Amino acid sequence: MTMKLYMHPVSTASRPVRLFIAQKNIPVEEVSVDLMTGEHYKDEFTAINPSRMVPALVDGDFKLTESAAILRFLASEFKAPEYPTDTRKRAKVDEALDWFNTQFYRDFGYGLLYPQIFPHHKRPTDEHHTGTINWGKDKAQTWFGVLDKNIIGSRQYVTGDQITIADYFGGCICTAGELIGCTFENFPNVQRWLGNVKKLEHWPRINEVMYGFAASMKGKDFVNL
Ligand SMILES: N[C@@H](CCC(=O)N[C@@H](CS)C(=O)NCC(=O)O)C(=O)O
Repeated sequence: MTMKLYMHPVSTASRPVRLFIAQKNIPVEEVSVDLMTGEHYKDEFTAINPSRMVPALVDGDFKLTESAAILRFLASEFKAPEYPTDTRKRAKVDEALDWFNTQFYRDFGYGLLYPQIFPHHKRPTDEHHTGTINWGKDKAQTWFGVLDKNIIGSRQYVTGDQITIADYFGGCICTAGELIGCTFENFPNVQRWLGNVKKLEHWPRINEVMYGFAASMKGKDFVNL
């Protein structure tokens, strides 16, 4: 039986997993879950992920949620060098994955981006809404500064000169910023690193729907970095 990945093409958490699967030619069938019509709230999907979120990987009765866990699993299962087996190198990849997945994603994704683009992230009052976005912007600036100077610095990728699953993951979270027009011009190392990640052969195809969504919002007045 082929493994199935339940996903949505614009979803920030689905994109790195889809990209990795495409790059490594891993035999996985994609199943689209329409978040816009609430398909993830239906019984068929909540039986897979009661948290009602994509992505989710299913292989028979093995179900795995959480994008970073899915990346780690697939890379381990298919013995990909993007998740090194040397314990110290692997620990540095895990460190970067956790860094992106916690404070960075919370403040940049859920603080700055999503409240501006998704209606269900609108806060109950204008004051609350504006406060959330300003807080997210302020914190995200700090995290981007650390990413630019300390994590990437002169490296090609976040843990060195080889691409790892942390670059797939972090690169997809950062580029979600393009939905609100982020160009990262104040963060030259981030720009250079994203340029490296975007050289992946399947980047354009996997991100096509996301860029279509970004184009549909072009010209809107977003709070930006
Ligand atoms: N921590 C989860 C987050 C997954 C997540 O945030 N998924 C979003 C799409 S990017 C989702 O399914 N949202 C459904 C909703 O907002 O109702 C992961 O990394 O997989």
